[in-house]
Amino acid sequence: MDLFAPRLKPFVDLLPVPPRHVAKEPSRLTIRLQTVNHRFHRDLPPSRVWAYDGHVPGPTIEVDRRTELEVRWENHLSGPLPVVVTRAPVHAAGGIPVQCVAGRSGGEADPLPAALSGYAVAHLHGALTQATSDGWTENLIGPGQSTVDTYQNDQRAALLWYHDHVMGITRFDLYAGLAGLWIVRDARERELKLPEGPPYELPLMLADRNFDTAADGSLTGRLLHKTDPEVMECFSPFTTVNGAIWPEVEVEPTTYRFRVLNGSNARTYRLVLTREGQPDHDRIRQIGSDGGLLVAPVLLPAEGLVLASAERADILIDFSDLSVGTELTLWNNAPSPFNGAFADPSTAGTADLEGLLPYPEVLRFRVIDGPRVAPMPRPVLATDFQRADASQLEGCPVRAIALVELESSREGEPSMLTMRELAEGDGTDESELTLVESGTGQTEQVKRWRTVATRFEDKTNFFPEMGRAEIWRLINLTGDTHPIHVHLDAFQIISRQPAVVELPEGGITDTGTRATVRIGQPAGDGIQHGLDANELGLKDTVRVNANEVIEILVCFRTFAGRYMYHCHILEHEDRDMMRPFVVMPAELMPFM
Ligand SMILES: [Cu+2]
Repeated sequence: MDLFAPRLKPFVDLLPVPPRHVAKEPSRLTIRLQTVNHRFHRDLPPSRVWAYDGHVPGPTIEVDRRTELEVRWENHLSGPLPVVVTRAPVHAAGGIPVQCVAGRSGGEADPLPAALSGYAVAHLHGALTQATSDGWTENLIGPGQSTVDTYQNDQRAALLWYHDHVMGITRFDLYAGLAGLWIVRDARERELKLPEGPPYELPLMLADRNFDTAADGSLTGRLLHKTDPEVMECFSPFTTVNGAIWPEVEVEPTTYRFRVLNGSNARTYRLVLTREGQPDHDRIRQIGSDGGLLVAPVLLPAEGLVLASAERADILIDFSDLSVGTELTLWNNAPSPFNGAFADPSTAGTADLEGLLPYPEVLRFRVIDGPRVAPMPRPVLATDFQRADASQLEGCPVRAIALVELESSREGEPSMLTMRELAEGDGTDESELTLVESGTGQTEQVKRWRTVATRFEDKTNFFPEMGRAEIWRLINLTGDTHPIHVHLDAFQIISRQPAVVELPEGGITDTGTRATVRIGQPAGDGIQHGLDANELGLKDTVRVNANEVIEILVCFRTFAGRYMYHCHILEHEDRDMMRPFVVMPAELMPFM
């Protein structure tokens, strides 16, 4: 029996482009959350989805900088959740990991998600938004209700995205279809004469999905969120681009601008472009990341473009030298779960079952006839941004956050992934985290940190002062990469350092985090612990790989109020890998 049957044909559907709403002046628009049918592939029956304005992804909102928009979010959803949720044994018949195949693979449908009626809250990811409109995870609207949010759009041009953010079930609401793109444009971008809108500027929203099967093994089209007892994240076998599985896009022999977003729940992509079986990256320049334009265009990393959940890339691809009929293929070359390890780009296009990658296909480009022009990107892109130098880091308050895996006390339950906020300790607490770093010369600096919060609902500890820069240190004690997203202002990644992590038996408890982390020591794990050129711009989501400590420079300049930061692997975010922070104006600090 072929466990890969039923296999859908790749590259038969044309790349869909979501409907656009171009807002030229301040205005109010209504976005309806609707339950509709959506077809993910020509040969797949329609799927029931929850979708913004009935589209997967939702309409792309395009707006000029400083053009305020009010959005009335109208919830017309009707339950139940249009996704079957199961936890199946680790391996299906034939020893193949269950997450590689369609269907329930022996898992029972979970009755709790099946009872969800459609509570929702929209968050505009990457936006500089006032706190009351930021989509606080517990401020929900039920079916039949609506809310109005205000988006100032006063920020650098960038690709943002809006998506659902409901406490505890974000993974199901996004999987059901609640996501859409939002593009802010500004004068600097227009000076650069970059393509704006179709056909030469196209969004590519990647997201992996799985589907249920009927008794005869055929795909029913019903969305399926399947995990297994060892892997709490949902890694699905079929990659969709703008809501279509493995589509094809026809391109003229010129330069295209692609706005790429990884909108998956958990899967990290390492994108490799091939022509005639060989990597063909020289024709690609990356010009922007999460927070907008880079200072200068950069080449893709040789091993491919890595995008974890919620990360974005603004890329130009030059097809001008190619003859009509040429095909180029975009593959995913990253195993799941992802930890940051190197993958050989020449293996792109091969399945990796142990890496939960049965189908590496993503997208095909096919060159058609058209005007042959090759506009090149300008050597200087952003003019409003510079990397912080050492003097700007001096004296900044430093906060420390540990990313921790806590084994469940209940048998058969997967581990919890959590974030732990730390405060400087005095060495009297048994369960402190010890950070060791080499100072100048041979001296070692040793600092002890005690745990002050482990759950989302624990008391708030982070009260950053508005306008004052801070360094947040993200210390990964787990074996996998976590894309950490901070709401509100974009940040700079200051450093990515290797670390040797020692976790004593029983060191991680409900309240304590006993571990020793030696920063700067080679971890011997084959992971390249450094910043890629495309990570030197402004970011709102940063990958923290295994055996790694990341420092980011945050500064909240515009809005006060209560916001969140969290892991953007949605299965982690929903299980407490999320914490609040409150931005305070300096003048209010004495009254706290
Ligand atoms: Cu995580």
